Amino acid sequence: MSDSKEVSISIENKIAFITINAPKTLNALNRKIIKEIHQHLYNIKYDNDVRVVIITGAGEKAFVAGANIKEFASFSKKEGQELAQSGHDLLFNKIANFSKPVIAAVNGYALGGGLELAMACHMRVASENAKLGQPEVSLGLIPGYGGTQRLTQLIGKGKAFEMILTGQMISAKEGLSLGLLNYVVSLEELMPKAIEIASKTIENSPAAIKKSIKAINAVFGNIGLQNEVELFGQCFGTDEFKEGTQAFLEKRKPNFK
Ligand code: CO8
Repeated sequence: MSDSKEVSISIENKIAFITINAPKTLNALNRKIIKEIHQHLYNIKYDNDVRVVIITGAGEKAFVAGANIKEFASFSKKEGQELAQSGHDLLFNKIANFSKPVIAAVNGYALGGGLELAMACHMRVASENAKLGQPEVSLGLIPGYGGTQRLTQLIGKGKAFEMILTGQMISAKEGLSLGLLNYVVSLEELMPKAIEIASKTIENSPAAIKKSIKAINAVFGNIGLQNEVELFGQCFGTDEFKEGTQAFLEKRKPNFK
């Protein structure tokens, strides 16, 4: 077992548990956290003692409340685009294409980059208190870590438009009915349920699992993701981006003209 400051990993019965623990920002993703998760995934990729991964957030309030708004609020278009691209390269696409099953145990808010992290995983189990959303438009942004693509793939165009254009959160129950979540259980049952699914995958052929992940992912191309990164970058530095992010930091509603 090795621990770093904000992301920890433990391995038990061939399951690696990766936990994001940044309570002051409700586990929001910053560059350091992204790199730490990346490093853990890199370390376990060829470790035969690990056959499946469960990613969760520490505490009972948030899985991940998004990308860290404070970190990127003053970014230029170029910096925004680079941050999104490196997020894809280091983490989101790494998880989506990981050769072992990755399960998100969503223990509370999964917003923006947090929902995108859960959607990059192969399966999602959530607790009843979880709230899911893509609130980026309220910040003058679009989802930049794959949300426009993976949400649409999971729940279809009409509901993806609704969630992204209204920016409103949905309940875990609604997430389940939309197919965004595989299971919803009580908070106490969250880890046992994730472990139950993980254990079932461990019984199966690792080589066949690896190929299944590759084959399923091949249904979806990467052009849409690349397009999203470019459109996401265009939002940075605009007046609406400045107003949206400033409003969040000042704890007020944005005023878009
Ligand atoms: N970034 C930074 N800090 C955050 C974030 C975040 N995403 N979310 C919460 N926090 C901080 C708050 O600022 C607050 O800090 P402080 O105590 O210092 O004021 C602390 O966490 C607790 O939060 P709240 O007081 O707001 O707690 P509430 O219970 O009142 O509300 C919410 C909880 C509803 C989750 C609320 O915190 C919220 O709306 N958070 C922001 C959610 C959001 O907009 N997420 C999307 C971010 S944008 C994004 O993810 C883009 C993804 C693509 C990025 C690509 C690279 C740039």
